[in-house]
Amino acid sequence: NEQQYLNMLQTVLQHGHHKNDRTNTGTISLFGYQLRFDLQDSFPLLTTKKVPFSLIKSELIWFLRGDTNIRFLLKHNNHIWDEWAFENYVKSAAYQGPDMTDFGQRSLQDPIFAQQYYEQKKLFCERILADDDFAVQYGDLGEVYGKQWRKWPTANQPIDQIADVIEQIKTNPNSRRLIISAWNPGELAQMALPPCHTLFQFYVNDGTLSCQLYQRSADMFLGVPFNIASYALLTQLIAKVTNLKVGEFIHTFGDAHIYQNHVEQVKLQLQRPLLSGPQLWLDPQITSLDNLQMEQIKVNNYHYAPAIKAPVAV
Ligand code: THF
Repeated sequence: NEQQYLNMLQTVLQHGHHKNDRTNTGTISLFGYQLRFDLQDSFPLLTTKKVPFSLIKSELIWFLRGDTNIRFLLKHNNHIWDEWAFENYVKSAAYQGPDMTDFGQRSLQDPIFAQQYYEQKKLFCERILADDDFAVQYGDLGEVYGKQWRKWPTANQPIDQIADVIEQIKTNPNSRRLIISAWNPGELAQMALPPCHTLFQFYVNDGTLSCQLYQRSADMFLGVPFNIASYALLTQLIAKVTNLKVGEFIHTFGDAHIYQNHVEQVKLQLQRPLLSGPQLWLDPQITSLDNLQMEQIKVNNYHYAPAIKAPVAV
């Protein structure tokens, strides 16, 4: 549960290595770790800071639609993937605004630039929503999660890994091949960002469904709270459509890192007491993962400490 996540933050701070990274932000990093969440208790949405569940819901529904265009996210007021689409746009010939080279780094150091960046990104998002052709061209992140989960390309028919695994859980629950992979080596070059949550496996025992995720790269402060809740929700949804109870979510990490500019935020969070966890509510009408609506998923009794702001590394 949540205490394990807090212990992991502490361990990374204490025993992590100082390591530079792709984004040049600098990290404290540890390789290899595992958390276990019992989903029969409460739902693992952190209580030591507010985690916006509606963003987790719309992102997971977006993946499950097989969608890779941020337009759907923007319609739901979800901006967690903006930077990656914006980066493709500012690198293209179509972009005419002020120079946006290294916008992630520069907006941290230069408040005047940060304002310009904010305005340009806002214009970009408005245009994605308003202009169909522009959205097709610049809203797409390429062959990312949604595509690999639902339409993994082959020489013949694309593979719907989600549908196939659900079918296998129903007909062959003892299978040791209940695996979904987002890591498609042949298509990495066509992705805005290669998948961080790379591969997951389901396990059925005694009428309960468990899930284990291998995450190759983990932004411990910003991304991981989202990733935990997202996979816990996915496990609950798959259990629902296969008529199983939920067991555990096991989160296995590769490079687990705390960005240098998140260290103060982490220390603040570590001082906070745990509150009682929320409960997940799923609409009893859900029988398939294909046309999920936001209102069909809720958390009840969510108690939380205030949000803690931190810049996302691009
Ligand atoms: N890149 C990096 N550097 N970190 C990540 O966590 C990450 N992701 C996804 C893709 N690339 C990544 C995107 N997921 C937030 C949360 C999840 C993200 C990206 C950003 C974030 O900023 N969360 C804020 C709230 C944001 C809001 O309210 O709009 C937070 O305080 O939690 C990991 O899969």
